[in-house]
Amino acid sequence: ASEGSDLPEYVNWKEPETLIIHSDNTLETKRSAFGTASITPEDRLYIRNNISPPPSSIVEDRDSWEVSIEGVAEPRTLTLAELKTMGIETVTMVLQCSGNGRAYFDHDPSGTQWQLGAAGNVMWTGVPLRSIVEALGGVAEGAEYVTGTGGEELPEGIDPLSILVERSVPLEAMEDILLAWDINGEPISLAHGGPLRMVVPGYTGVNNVKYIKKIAFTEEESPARIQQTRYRLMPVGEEGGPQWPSVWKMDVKSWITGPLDNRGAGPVLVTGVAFGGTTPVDSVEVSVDGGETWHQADFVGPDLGRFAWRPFVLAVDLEPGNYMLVSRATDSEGNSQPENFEPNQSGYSHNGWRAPGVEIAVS
Ligand code: MSS
Repeated sequence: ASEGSDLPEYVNWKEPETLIIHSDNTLETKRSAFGTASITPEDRLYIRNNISPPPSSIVEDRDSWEVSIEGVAEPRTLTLAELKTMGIETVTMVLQCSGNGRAYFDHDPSGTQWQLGAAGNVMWTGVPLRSIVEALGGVAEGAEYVTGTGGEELPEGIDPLSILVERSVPLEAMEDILLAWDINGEPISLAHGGPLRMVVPGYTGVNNVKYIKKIAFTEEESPARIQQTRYRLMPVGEEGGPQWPSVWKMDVKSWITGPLDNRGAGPVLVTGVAFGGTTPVDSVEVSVDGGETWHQADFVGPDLGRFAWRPFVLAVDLEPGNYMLVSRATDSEGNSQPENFEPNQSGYSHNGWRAPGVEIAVS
């Protein structure tokens, strides 16, 4: 760990005062670190690794990293240097763990007790997967999924499928997928998936496979446990399995980022962030009385596209008293955040507006 902080070695370059350390493999961004920033800096971005990352040697000679493309007319292994000649695009998107908000469920789902900081808004640059597919003669007939495999070294002596990070998303996601080498304009750190990451805009964190070493167009979903039984929305008390819906597309969501502390009476800007998942966020309302009355907030900063979040503000004048600040976003298809999100066994995909409310006292 870096001097004076408890950050694990591989992320000791992060800003410790902006992070909640749940474990070496799970770090959450503090609510107070979001403010009204359009982009989350990499040194504040949350971390989630299902298994230990590969050795840092893989980001020493980035251009020689190889990814194999299968399930296309002309399968091939391509180096990062080659990918860089095949096309380039940038997408700004919310990266959010499937379990963000788990702490707000009442049935105590096991797993990291994320509040709302297992998320950030980041800008990725890389080659569109569709450009690669075009160069390799198109997707093989019958393919229904894009299946991405992570490049971790698997420990010996255990069933590889029980631990392999390999995720499948529906073929329709291909339109927006990038194989990214830059985050916020810099080469991606090892912690966030460098030298190469598959990013699937609008889909939850787990689908964005780090250190991507294979992309296959497949007829079936990956047989890995992370696909078949985990990251599924099953009712409370049920075991995971392929019969339950996979955690894929994100839903509309928002949260308050300030004020967070008690204060004296007077004018204050209530701030937050809002996003729509795969559809753009359209509007956001704020309530200071726990949802009794709502006021339309204004977006601030640039519109960075349909997968990005938008910071918002509402000016209010607070008299002495107790307040409960909440926000409720609506996407461009008219979907709004529910007051309470229906529980699911593993505590995924929480987007209820009430539970993340902020209580403050004004004197
Ligand atoms: N990838 C890989 N390769 N490995 C691992 O472990 N994880 C997941 C993703 N990807 C992994 C991957 C998850 S689960 C998440 S969230 C994400 O990632 C995170 O990211 P960052 O960068 O933030 O760390 Mo939950 O749904």
